[in-house]
Amino acid sequence: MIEEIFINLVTSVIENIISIGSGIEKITGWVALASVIVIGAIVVLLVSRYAKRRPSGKALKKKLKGLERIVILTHANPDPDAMASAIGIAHIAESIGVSSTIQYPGEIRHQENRAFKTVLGSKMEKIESDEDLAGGAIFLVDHNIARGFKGAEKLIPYAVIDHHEGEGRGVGFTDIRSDYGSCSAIVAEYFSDLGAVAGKIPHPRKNQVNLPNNIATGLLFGILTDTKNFTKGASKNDFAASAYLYQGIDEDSLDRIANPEVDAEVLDIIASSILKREARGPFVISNVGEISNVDALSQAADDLLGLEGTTAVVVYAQRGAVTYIKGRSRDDRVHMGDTLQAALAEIPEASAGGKPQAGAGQINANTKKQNREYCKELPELLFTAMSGEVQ
Ligand SMILES: [Mn+2]
Repeated sequence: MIEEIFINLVTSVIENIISIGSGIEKITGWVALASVIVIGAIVVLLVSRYAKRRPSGKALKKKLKGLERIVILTHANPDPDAMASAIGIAHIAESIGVSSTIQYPGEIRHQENRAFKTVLGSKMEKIESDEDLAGGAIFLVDHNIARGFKGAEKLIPYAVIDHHEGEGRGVGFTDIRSDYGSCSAIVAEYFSDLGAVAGKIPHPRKNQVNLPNNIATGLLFGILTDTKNFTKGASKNDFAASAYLYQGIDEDSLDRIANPEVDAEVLDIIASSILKREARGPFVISNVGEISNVDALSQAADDLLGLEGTTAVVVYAQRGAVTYIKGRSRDDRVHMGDTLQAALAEIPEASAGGKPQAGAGQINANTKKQNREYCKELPELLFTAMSGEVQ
């Protein structure tokens, strides 16, 4: 738009100069044209820069000031990145007198995530349906379309702050930076934009935003987990945000979050998955047996994949009449989601799916006895599916 106006202007000036007769007037005309081009180029540059600029913490603060209360919603089964982002936004809101509630659908699973919530002492409420939502403008963090609870599809968020690609937008504020490895890095930048120094609590001034130790620690841990300790998808912004946060973290809480005490059952499940493993070449499967903590199965699968010479693993266990199946692969020939789908295709009560590196399946048998029968068939089905593509 601005480029068009500029080009039209230059063209009309050139036409005028050409139509002028005398030499001096022509020179003045060309000088005027040159100035128009230079000034125009500067304007175009500034405008396009401004248009590309991302919303800053200051813009967020301005929007927040117009609100009375907000609800910060994480995705289902929130991970540290989602929780830290929510805690960060809640703190910014509270600092300027806007009350906030953090809510999440699903469960806070995995001992690391539970430790995160406990150590940082953050209050988060679980919701089952849109009726449970606390009143206020809705902020989605670490996702851009609400999912995972009844009535989610009806929800219109006020704000969306995320690092995933997607169509979801907020009616009041949208900040999607898909080149970032974590949402926590975006939130850390908001603090920095607002002049907060990590870990330094200055004399309180009205509307001043500070960044306390626990929030700096949480945000750093959010970046670390979402980038697998900077080995996956970390951008220079994640590094910059980490450097900014690091000066204000509490090393003791970081250690407690990163290395939480592990439930004895989780260790038992990991141990029996190793003991009961069955290998065919680089493929390993393991039937752990009856368990109550289904989460531990993913950890067992992760750990088994670390065994020397192993490139794909499937771990499964039963709870009542249900069999839970988790697969992991670092073998380019084994797409784990497809493998589990193929293995379970003939079982009517089963469903499965996933990505190349990780898949999951479930058999909802009608009785325990039927479940046991299916489990007997599983090893053959799984090994056949895993070696399906490998000749
Ligand atoms: Mn994330």
